[in-house]
Amino acid sequence: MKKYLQTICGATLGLLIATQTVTAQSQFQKIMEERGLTEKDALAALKVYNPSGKHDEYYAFVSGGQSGQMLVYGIPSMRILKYIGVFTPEPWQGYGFDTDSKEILRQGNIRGREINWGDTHHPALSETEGKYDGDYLFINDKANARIAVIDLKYFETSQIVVNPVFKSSHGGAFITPNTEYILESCQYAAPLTNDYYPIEAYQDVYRGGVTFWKFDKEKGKIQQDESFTLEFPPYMQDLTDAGKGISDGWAFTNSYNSELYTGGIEKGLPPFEAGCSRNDTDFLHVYNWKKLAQLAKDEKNVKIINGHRVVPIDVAVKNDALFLIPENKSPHGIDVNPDGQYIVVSGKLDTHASVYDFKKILKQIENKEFVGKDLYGIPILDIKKSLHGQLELGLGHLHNSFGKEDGTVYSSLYVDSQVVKWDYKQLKLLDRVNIHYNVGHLEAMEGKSADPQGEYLIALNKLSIDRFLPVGPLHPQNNQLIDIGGKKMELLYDLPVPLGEPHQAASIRASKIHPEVRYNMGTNPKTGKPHVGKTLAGEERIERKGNHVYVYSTMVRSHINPEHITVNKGDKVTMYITNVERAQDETHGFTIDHHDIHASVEPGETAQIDFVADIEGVFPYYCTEFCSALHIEMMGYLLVKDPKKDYEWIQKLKMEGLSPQELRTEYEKITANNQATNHVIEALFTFLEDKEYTNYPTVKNLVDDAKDQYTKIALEKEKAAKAYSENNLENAILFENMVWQYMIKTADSAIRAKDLLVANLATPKSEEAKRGEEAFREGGCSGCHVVGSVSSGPDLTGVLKRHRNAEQWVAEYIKNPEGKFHEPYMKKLIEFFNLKMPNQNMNDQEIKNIIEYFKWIDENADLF
Ligand code: K7E
Ligand code: CUA
Repeated sequence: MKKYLQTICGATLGLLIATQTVTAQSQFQKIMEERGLTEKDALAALKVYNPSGKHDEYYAFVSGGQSGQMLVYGIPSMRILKYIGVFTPEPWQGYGFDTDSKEILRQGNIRGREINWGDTHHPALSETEGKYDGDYLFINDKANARIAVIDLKYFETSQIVVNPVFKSSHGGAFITPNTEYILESCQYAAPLTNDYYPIEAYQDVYRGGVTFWKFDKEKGKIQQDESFTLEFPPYMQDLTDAGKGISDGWAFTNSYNSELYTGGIEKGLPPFEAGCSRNDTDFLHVYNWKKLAQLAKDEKNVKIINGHRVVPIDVAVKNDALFLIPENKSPHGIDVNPDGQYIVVSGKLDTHASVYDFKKILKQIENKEFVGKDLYGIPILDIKKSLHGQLELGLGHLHNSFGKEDGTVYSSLYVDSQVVKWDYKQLKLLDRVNIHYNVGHLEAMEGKSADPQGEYLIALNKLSIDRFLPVGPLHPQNNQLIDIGGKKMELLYDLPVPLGEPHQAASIRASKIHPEVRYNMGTNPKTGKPHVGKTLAGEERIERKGNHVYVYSTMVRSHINPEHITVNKGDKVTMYITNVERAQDETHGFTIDHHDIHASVEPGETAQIDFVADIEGVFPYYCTEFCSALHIEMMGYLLVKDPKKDYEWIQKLKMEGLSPQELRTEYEKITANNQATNHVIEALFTFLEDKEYTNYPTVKNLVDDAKDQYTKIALEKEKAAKAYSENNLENAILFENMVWQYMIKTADSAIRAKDLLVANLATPKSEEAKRGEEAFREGGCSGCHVVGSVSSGPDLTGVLKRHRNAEQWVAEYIKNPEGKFHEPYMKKLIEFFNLKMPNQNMNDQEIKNIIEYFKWIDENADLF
């Protein structure tokens, strides 16, 4: 019998040990079953999941379509990081609600009209030698023919330009290999002037074209007076790409209306879509932008339209700078391969993709070998002699993005709802994957640059149909992540995009992007320069010039200075608000109720708001970001009084006072409290200095913030002392209260600094210790024990030194606390804390882990 029992125990023990290792695995199985996941699903999850704190490998900058914004998410996690307001107001960022950003948004006004929406299609990143450099981002607005510049130092829109001659533009933004120019081609042909011409004038007067926006990389700005446009026939240009490598200096634009058809369904004519697809071929425009840029400098070569230089078709032709090549009818995307020799054209209405060879094109141009001229006198090259070849891909081929291995390209099939991988050199199909549903653009990582990275691909799908929880008739769009690292493409993840139609994305390796985390104190983020209204702590003031009131204010946890602004009805008010924090992520927001004003004031930023105080009344203003424990208190009042009115009822209100004795007690209480708090702060500073916090820049920022607050105490103390000496205890208490406020703010930053420093200095925890800490926290121990100080229970630093055979003692105690309550030492503790430690039902492994955690604490005892 005894032997039998032993065997059983041995087996159980073996099982127990084995269980430890299989638990994770069986848990895994269990969850997969419960959630109905296949092994493939679980693998996909592993490939995209980022645990808290882990960053993505790539940024995706995605157009926000009809929202007029940009969307930023990380790859592979597909977690959304930011919306960037571009052509549309974006309230959180204050974009369009504070004066400086409104100025940017209003750069997009057209002929005096405010335009508050945009149809963004194609984001593009700035390039150096054809590779993404991570400095700037550009995006077009198809609806209003505009281009915006986004500075990636701040992820903010810094400029909008309006095309002076186009009424709509689809083929932007496309970048030349050193960001010399941003290309924007027209879409719907119209007169280049702003005049009326009947539709019958289409062939003679309506025109397309491509605008070359000169970009100054140093200034980060488009130079409008150095920009120009090349006139095109009204063929309805679509997408564009700039050459690179051997085709550098050239650019390519396709089109879909060689018929010059204009529709007229209401007059009984065939609809536009039918008439513009009649011909078997349309025209690919091939032009030499380097030559055109030279030409455009000379007034003789240009027409000035709306103050803008336009190179007419005949000038371009005469100078051998513009050619046409037939292409299969109504193509869509056009993409130049990484070394610039091949141009892949998508056959939207044709099952074939066409690959043009730039070398063949150039040879015909050099030999002046043309098959004819179009109606406008532009020489036409032979299609067969220009093609490298064609390959049948499937239905609705829209766009392309290049892979890492030589010759690979990924293409979207809108009608077939597929992504195909093929070799554009060998003209061979390699792979296909189904997507959901109807893919438009697609982006393999850095797939349009000279240096594609492969790894992942996103399919930007137009429809999502049944993929997500239903939210009414307007469905989100679906961006799908595909693993292209292996031989077969694997679908990994669906991201619903509830913002607009994200036509195109530009992706870039995360290590190339270096955004600022704070502004230099007093910066105007829209210019990157010091703001005229920069206000430092202590410089806050209200100035009146006639009926214009200027408020120089600051925001810092947790007050707005000034707290009362009284103006006359009808006054103009300019308010400059500087966030004088240096700590990362300590943004304050500012609004005044009933005034349609909002500013996001990020650390170091100065924001400006302007308004007319045209309604009488009392309007609270407040901070809109939950910035600290006293955030709700971060407020003030705008008081607008009518100077023509006599407010007779105003009387001085007297507060009910405390008795002198009560006042004294109150005063003593607060000074004692302040003294105690000050000790804590001093200890924190001593700790930080002993551990040489200045070696850690992020910690230093926090300490600087803390000291900023701390230095303000002296002045308040002085005021308190003065009030006290004048026997004005009421004010002395108020000033001491202010001292306490500053102390709390000091401590807030200093504690964060200390925690961060400790995290930096401590020895790394073993896996067991990590799990032990988790068990300690989640098992309820931390409810009574605080490491490093005595709270409702004793400090546990050194607990392993307090007992003989301590590890065993502690393990036994955790397992069964009651068993030790009789020990004399424990009796004393129970008496002191008036508490008995409850049994937390920890298992042996958890107890072991907790002891490992205690060992780690002891190793780092000097940090607590
Ligand atoms: Cu949607 Cu590039 Cu504007 Cu194709 S475009 S999908
Ligand atoms: Cu500042 Cu809330």
